[in-house]
Amino acid sequence: MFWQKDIELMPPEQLRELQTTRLRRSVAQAKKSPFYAKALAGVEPQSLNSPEDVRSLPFTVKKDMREHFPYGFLAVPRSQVVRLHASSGTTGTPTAILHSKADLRSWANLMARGLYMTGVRPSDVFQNLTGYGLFSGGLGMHYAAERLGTMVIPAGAGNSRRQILLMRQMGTTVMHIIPSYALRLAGAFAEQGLDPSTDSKLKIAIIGAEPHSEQTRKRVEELFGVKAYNNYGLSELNGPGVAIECPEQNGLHLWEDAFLLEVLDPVTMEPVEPGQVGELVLTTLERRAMPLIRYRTRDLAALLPGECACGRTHRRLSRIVGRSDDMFIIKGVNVYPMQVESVLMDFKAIGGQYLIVLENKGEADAMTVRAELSPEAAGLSQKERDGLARALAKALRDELLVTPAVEILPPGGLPMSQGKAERVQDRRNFS
Ligand code: DLL
Repeated sequence: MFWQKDIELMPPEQLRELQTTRLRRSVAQAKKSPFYAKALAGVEPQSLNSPEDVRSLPFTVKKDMREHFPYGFLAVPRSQVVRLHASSGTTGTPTAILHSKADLRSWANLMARGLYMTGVRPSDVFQNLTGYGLFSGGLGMHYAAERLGTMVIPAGAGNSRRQILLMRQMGTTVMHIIPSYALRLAGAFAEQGLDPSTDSKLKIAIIGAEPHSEQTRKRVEELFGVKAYNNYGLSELNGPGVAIECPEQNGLHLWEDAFLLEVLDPVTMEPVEPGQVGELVLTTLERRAMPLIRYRTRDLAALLPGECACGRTHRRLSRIVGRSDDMFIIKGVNVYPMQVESVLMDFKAIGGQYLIVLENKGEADAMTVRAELSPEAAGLSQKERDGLARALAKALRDELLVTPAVEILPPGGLPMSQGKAERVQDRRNFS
C-alpha cells in the first residue's frame, strides 16, 4: 500500500518537526546562492522554530528568477548540476531550474511514491505521453516510473496513431497524459473504430500539467475505462509530483516532507482558512542545487480540512481552480476559464476542446466560446447545433453572469496543441 510508510503516515507533530529542521537546512543552503545571499541577508536559519516561522521570510516570484537567469539561484558549484529544466512560459526570458544528482533522486522518489499510491506496480506497462525536453513532465515522470520499477514507454506527446498502436501492442496499463490530449486521443481511437475502454488494457491514467475540471476527469475515466488521478506540480518546484490524489480521490496529498505549503489571500498575503481558496506559496525542503523560499505559484486552490481515509497525514489540496493570472474580466465580471470548462463538460455533445476569445466590439468587450463537438455528436444537423449553442449560452450565462456568443465547431475544428491546451485568447486592446 505504501512506498514510504514511515513518512506517509508520519504523525502531524513529527511532520512539523521534520519540516522545521528541513526549513532551517533549506534556508542555510539557499543563502549560498547569489540571489538569496542578498534576499536573506541577516536571516539566521537557527532562529526558525516552526513551519509558521517561514512567514518571516520574503517571497520569491517568477520575475526574480527571470532577472537572475540562469545561475543566480544556484546554491552549489556549477559542476554539481546535472540537469536543466525550464518552466512553460511562452514569452520573455525563460526561467532555469537546475538539479543536482541528489535532487533528481529525491524528485524521482517523490513522484514514485505518488505513482505507487495510485496503484502503479512494477508489473505495469507505463506509457508516458508527455513531451520530453525542457518541460519537466516527460523526464520527471519517466525517471519516477523507472524508479518504481515499471516498464516505461517513452512515447512523448502527439502522434496519436502511433500512441494507440504502442498501447495495443505493448499492453499498456498506465498512461501519463495531459487531460486535453487524453480527450483528443479518445477521439483518435473512435476514428479508427476502436473503443479505448475495451480495445486497450489501460486501468490507470495520471493526468496533470494543466487546469481541468472534475467533469473532464470523469470523462477521461469513462472514455478510457480507467481511474484518473490528478497530479499537480510545476517546474520551479521540480515538476510533476508536488501533490497527487490517493485512491480516495478526495483531494491531492501535498508531500509535506518535501514542500512547505502556505495558502494565502493573493491580495493581503495573509493565510486563508482551510477550505478557502488562496494562492499556493511553496518552499522547497529538500532541494540542494536550487532551493526556493516562499515561491508564489499564482495557482489557486484550497487546503482541505479533515483527515483522509487512506491514513496519510500529508494534507490535501483541492484541485487547482485557476491561476490568479488566468482570470479575465469581461463586462466587469471576473471569470476563470475553469468555470467555462465545467459548464461545457456537462454537455455530452461537446468534446474536450474549447477556446475562449475576448475582443473589443464597438463600445463593449465581447466574449466568444468556441467549442468542438464530440466525435459521437459530429453528425448533428445545423438546427440541432443552433439549439445546442443556445443551450450552452444560457448555461454559461447562469454560471458566469455574462452572456457569451457560442460557436459550435466540428471535432478537430480548433488548432491542436502538442502540449498544454490554449484556453483563452485575449485580443482586446486596452489603450
Ligand atoms: O506542468 C509540471 C507537471 C508535469 C505537472 C506533468 C503534472 C504533470 P510547468 O510546465 O512549469 O510544470 O507548469 C506548471 O501548470 O503552475 C499550474 O498552473 C499548471 N498545472 C500543473 N499541474 C496541474 C494540475 C508542469 N494537476 C503549471 N491541475 C502550474 C491544474 C496544473 N493545473
